[in-house]
Amino acid sequence: MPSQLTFYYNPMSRAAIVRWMLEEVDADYAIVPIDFEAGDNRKPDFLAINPMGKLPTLVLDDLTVLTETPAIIAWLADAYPEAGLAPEPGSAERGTYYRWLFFGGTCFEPALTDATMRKDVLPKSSVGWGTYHDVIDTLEIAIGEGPYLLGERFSAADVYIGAELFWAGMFAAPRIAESRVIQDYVARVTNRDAYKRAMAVPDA
Ligand SMILES: N[C@@H](CCC(=O)N[C@@H](CS)C(=O)NCC(=O)O)C(=O)O
Repeated sequence: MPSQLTFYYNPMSRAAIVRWMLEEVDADYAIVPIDFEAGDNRKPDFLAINPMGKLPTLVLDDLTVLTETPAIIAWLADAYPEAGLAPEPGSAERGTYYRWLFFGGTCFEPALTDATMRKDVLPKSSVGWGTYHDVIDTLEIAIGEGPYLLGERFSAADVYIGAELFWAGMFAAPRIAESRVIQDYVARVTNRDAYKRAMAVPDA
C-alpha cells in the first residue's frame, strides 16, 4: 500500500472526484488546499509540479506527479487492490472498465463542453465524441441495465462517470435532469459511504 499521498485540492473542481476515490480506497492523503481566487494554481511553486496549473494533482511519496482525473482514479484502483475497484488486468471486464474510464475523458467531457459552452458545431465524423446526443444515448445504454457500468460490480469507472454525470446535472447540461436512467444511477453511486465522506470531511 502506498504511503501518504499529497493531494492538491479545491472542492469546486474535478479534484472532488479524486477525493471520492481516495475515500473509496481508504488512502492516507494530506490535502494541500488550492485557492483559485488567490491564484494559487498559477504560482510558480504549483506550476513546477503541474505546468498545466490544474487540479486534481496528486504527488506520490517518491515525488511522481499524477494528473488527469481518470488516470489518477485508475492508478488508485490498482494501487489499493483490496478495495476491489478494478477488474483483473487482461480480463474482458477490465476492457469494459477501461472503455468507460476513457469514454469519460475522451467523449463525455468534450461533448459536455460542446453542449454547454460552444456555439459552433464540429462535424460529427471528425470529432472523437461524435455528438453530445450520441454520448448521452451511449451512456444511457451502458448504465441502463445496471446497477453499474460493469453490471453487478461497482468499479472506479463508476466513480468517474457517476461524478461526471452528477456534475453535468449541476451545469444544467441537456438531457441530464430529465433522464430517469441517469438520475437513478447518480443517486445510486452518490449514496455510497465514501462519497458522503468525501463531501463531508474537513478540507484540511
Ligand atoms: N484534464 C483534467 C482537467 C483538469 C481541470 O480542468 N481542472 C480545472 C478544475 S475542474 C482547473 O484546475 N482549472 C483551473 C485553471 O485551469 O486555472 C482532468 O481530467 O483532471
